[in-house]
Amino acid sequence: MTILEGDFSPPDGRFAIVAARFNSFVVEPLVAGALEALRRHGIGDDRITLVRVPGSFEIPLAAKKLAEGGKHAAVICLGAVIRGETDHYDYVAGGAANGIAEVTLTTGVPVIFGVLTCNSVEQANDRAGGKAGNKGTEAALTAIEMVNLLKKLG
Ligand code: INI
Repeated sequence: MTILEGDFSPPDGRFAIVAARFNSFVVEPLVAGALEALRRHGIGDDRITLVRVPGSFEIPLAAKKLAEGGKHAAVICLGAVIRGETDHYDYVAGGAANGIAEVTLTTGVPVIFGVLTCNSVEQANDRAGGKAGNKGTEAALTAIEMVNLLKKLG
C-alpha cells in the first residue's frame, strides 16, 4: 500500500497571507498565529507576503491574483465573519468560502480557508488565541502540510 501525506518539514517556496481588516481585533491575532507558525517551520519573513483587504468578501480576488501569479506555494486566507442582525453574514461568509474553494481548485495552489464564521464575538475570540486555540496557526500548518503533500503527489 502507498500512503501519501504531507508533513511539517520546512517547505520550499513563498507563502502569502491574505488578511481582512474587518473585525481586525479578531483577525490580527490570527495573523500573528499564522506568522509564528510559518517562522517556526523555517519560513523567514523574506519568503512571506502579507496582503490586507477590506473585508472577508474581498479575500478570494486577492487570493486568486496571488495563486495565479505563480510565485507562492500557498495562500493563507484569514478573516472573521460574525453573525449580526441581518443576513449580510450569510452573503459575506458564503462568498468568502465559495470564492476560496473556487480559487484553490482552479489554480491548483493550496488556498487555505482560515476565515472564522461565528455566531458571537466570544466564539470568535475563543478561536483567535482563546480557549479553542488559534485558527490562524492551524491555517498556516495546513498550508505547510498541503505544500509538502503536493510535492509528493507531483
Ligand atoms: N466582513 C468581514 O470580514 N466580516 C464581517 O463580519 C462582515 N460583516 O458582518 O459585514 C464583513 N463585511 C464586509 C465585507 O467583507 C465587504 O468588505 C463589504 O461588503 C464590501 O464588499
